[in-house]
Amino acid sequence: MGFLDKKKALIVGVASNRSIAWGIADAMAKQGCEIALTYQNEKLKKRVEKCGEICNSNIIIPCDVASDSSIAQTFTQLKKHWDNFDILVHSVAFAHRTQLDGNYVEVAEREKFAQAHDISSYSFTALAKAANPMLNKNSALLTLSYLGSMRAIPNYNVMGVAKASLEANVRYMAAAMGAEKGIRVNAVSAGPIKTLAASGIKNFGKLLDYAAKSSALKRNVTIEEVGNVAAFLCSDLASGITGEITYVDAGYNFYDTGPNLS
Ligand code: NAD
Ligand code: 0WE
Repeated sequence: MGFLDKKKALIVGVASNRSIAWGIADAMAKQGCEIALTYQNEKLKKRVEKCGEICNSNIIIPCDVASDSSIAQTFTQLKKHWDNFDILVHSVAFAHRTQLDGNYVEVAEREKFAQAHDISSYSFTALAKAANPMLNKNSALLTLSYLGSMRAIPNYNVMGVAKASLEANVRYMAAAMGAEKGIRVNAVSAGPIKTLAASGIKNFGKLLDYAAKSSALKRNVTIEEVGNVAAFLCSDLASGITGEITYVDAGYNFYDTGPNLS
């Protein structure tokens, strides 16, 4: 008996077994959820299929969230397996690498700013729009954010602006989708984790150590910990929670190390 027995979840954003989306798929499967996974491109297909085997899923579909026709095809494919489903997870972000290193105002560019917002924020709305006809009553949608939405964190730059947009998106989507079918929309704001997306970031190891030192729990978080909270938020146990940003960051966002008073 799991708290997601009889639920079906579509998970967008698995690239490897280190992905936060994989932590979420695995946690949901362990609570009895049926899983469908998408992959961004052919290069990632094999790895996502391996993840599918582990969580007993043979529904592995391509989805490039930058393209409306790709999103439409994803749901055409999904419909061949499921008439309806209950959970949609969006675990996707992208900004051009030149945007994530240096002084924000100096490196910012119009097209790359738009691209970051398109793939990291609008795509959540686009997926919700396309999924809506198949979503059951009381379904749950979830996305992944980061503290850079609230604070100006060095080098996070346009991704921080896009995450601020994504968090507002969560509230507007929650307001728009709550009344008709009781659909809930939430985000988990995760602490830093070494994933593929993080491997492209200069000095990510330093950032991890700093985050651990500056957190209440004095450590980093894992994809398993993020996965378990995501599974809870998408379950009926969280039926009263919508439009919220839940921090899973080992107590970093509120913690102040203070001056040395000794
Ligand atoms: P990841 O590289 O494993 O996942 C990022 C995913 O985005 C990949 O699966 C990639 O294929 C997908 N993606 C990018 N562009 C896409 C497109 N056009 N169409 C479809 N998919 C596309 O890295 P991750 O760290 O697991 O990132 C997942 C989410 O978690 C992101 O939203 C990220 O901002 C967020 N997050 C990450 C951290 C961290 O430190 N790793 C912390 C907080 C939040
Ligand atoms: O959201 C993210 C990173 C998302 C991301 C990563 C890349 C690397 C490769 C988006 N686009 C790209 N583009 C690439 O070309 N995180 C929360 C992880 C992260 O990234 C940072 C961080 C943290 C934390 C960048 C600078 C500072 C901190």
